[in-house]
Amino acid sequence: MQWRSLVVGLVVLRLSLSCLLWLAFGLGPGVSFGFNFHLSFNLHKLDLLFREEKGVESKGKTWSQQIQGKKYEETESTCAQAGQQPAPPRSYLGLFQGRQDEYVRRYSSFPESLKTKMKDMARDMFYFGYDNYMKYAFPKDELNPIDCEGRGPDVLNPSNININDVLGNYSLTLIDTLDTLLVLGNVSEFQKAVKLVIDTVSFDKDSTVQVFEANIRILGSLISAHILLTDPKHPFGEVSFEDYDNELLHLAHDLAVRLLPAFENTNTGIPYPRVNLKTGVPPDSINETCTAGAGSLLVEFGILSRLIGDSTFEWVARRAVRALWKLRSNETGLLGNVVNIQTGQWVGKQSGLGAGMDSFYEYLLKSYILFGEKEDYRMFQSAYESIQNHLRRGRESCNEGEGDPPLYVNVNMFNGEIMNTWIDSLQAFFPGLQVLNGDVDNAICLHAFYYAIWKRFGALPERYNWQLQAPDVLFYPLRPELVESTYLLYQATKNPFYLHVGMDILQSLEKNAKVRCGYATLHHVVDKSKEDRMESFFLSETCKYLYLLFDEDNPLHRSDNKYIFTTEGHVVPIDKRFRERKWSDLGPCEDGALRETGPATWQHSNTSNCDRIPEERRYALPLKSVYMRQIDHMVGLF
Ligand code: DMJ
Repeated sequence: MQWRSLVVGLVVLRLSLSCLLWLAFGLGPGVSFGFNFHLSFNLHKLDLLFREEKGVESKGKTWSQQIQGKKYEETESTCAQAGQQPAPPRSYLGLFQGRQDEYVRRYSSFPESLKTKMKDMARDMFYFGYDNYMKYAFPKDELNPIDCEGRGPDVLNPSNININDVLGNYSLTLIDTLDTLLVLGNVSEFQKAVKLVIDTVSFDKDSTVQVFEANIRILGSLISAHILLTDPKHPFGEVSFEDYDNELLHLAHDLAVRLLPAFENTNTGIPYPRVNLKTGVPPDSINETCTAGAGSLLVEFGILSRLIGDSTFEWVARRAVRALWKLRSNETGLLGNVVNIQTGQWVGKQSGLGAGMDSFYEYLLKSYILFGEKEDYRMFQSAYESIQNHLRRGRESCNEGEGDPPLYVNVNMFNGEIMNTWIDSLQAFFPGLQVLNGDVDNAICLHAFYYAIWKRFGALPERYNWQLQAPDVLFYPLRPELVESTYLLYQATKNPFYLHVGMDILQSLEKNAKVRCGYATLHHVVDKSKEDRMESFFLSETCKYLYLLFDEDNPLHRSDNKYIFTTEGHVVPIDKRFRERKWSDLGPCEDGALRETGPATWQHSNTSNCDRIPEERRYALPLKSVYMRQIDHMVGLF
């Protein structure tokens, strides 16, 4: 009797203990005693047990556990009795079902009146930053939005490249903002700003700037504004003024000439990262550059060459792209992120989609779209294939099947092995590029992951560690990438979900970043402390994409107007003028270098994105709620 009570007692004790453990670890943050990040991640790892398939290779459906170095045992194979049917694998996605209607309720419609309200909010956001820049900072480069002062290069500390790479003492914010004024329909302010640039800006400055930054923010904006001023189609109405004499184009040309020394005395043709606008490459210049910095000049340099009929600029930019391309790994087809311009050795072997690499990929595709050069598309297509093969982890299809949500990780360019467990905020541009490439499905999933991070912090941390479910680098300098992708996905799908995302972003910026004279960089996405800096891309990109998202009737959205955005968000038309002549007719013949990629295997589809999206998904959520919920869970939202 005593023996029996002892056994019963032990069983009861064991059951209660299991119950307690289940309650503590299985019911989410409410009972996680402050260890939310850890426990929820562990819970996720447990979830993975339910669906791990034998023999799934490390680059397969699961990315969240592969760097743990731990193999999970298949409970099914040890428990299944001989002759018995193995139990069907339990889907951990089942755990997320049930509350899905919450997502449908929240995201599947967006009233017109709210759209108008959000458009006004985006416009006000822009003007609050712009007017205060003009009032307190112009002619300096940037506005310090907390102290209400202007900011120029850090002359006392030339090694402060965070500032000096970008600020050249050339009224950066005014120039970077020109075409946004037109997008907002403010023709008179656009004309005023153009005249101010013509009257006050000179590039004859003792400023050492990064070639990439000067190109995308200054050269790109000048060219864009010039084209819009002279566009015979007048998409924004009559925006030119009587005595406009191509001054913006001359300024762009002058700047480009000052950037040219970067392409001299380099053994590979890959440019030096910095030049002094008066004196050329500084004698103490380093021989290392990042791939994006050296390989994202073609759009602006190519347009300039084609506008002024001087192939020099396109030639040097193409030579740099080709040189980088030749250095890709034979094994993986991937490029690294930092290269020595004299030896062609990779100094940074990390291959990812964010910092150091992002716009390199972007400009392969955008150059093709603009100039129609097949070599650009061949490179893009081959790079995209390598990215899908080596960087992409998670389940095969965004909206179907089991497994982790797709994610693009950072790998070693030579062997495809994962190098770290963070993704950066810059990578959030990639869904937008996927949209341009017609891969809307993958774009939807990657975007959803970044949006979940935004929801958690009300901003995007510069680096987010997906294994720890925590930021690795905490600042957010008002970057546009997530808004940019949101806008392009909305254009592709017209799904109201993306309007909600835009509204969320607008509201967080108002709440977390607005200060006395503008919007400030978040120093820390968790405690929301700020830095006194408003980068020019906030006005030229973040506000522009937010406004365009809600402005359905914008001239840019009329079907007879076809535009593309540079990597700094500058509007350029897809214009016959830029496609009239092939590069082989313009430049010296050396295009054999790129034939090696072989014939394109990707077939252009003549179906539109709308046709690719099944009918039932067009007006429902872009991603099934079970997957949205899975992603929210994986970034620690619940
Ligand atoms: C911008 O200057 C451009 O979008 C660039 O391509 C990447 N970084 C910033 C914004 O984050």
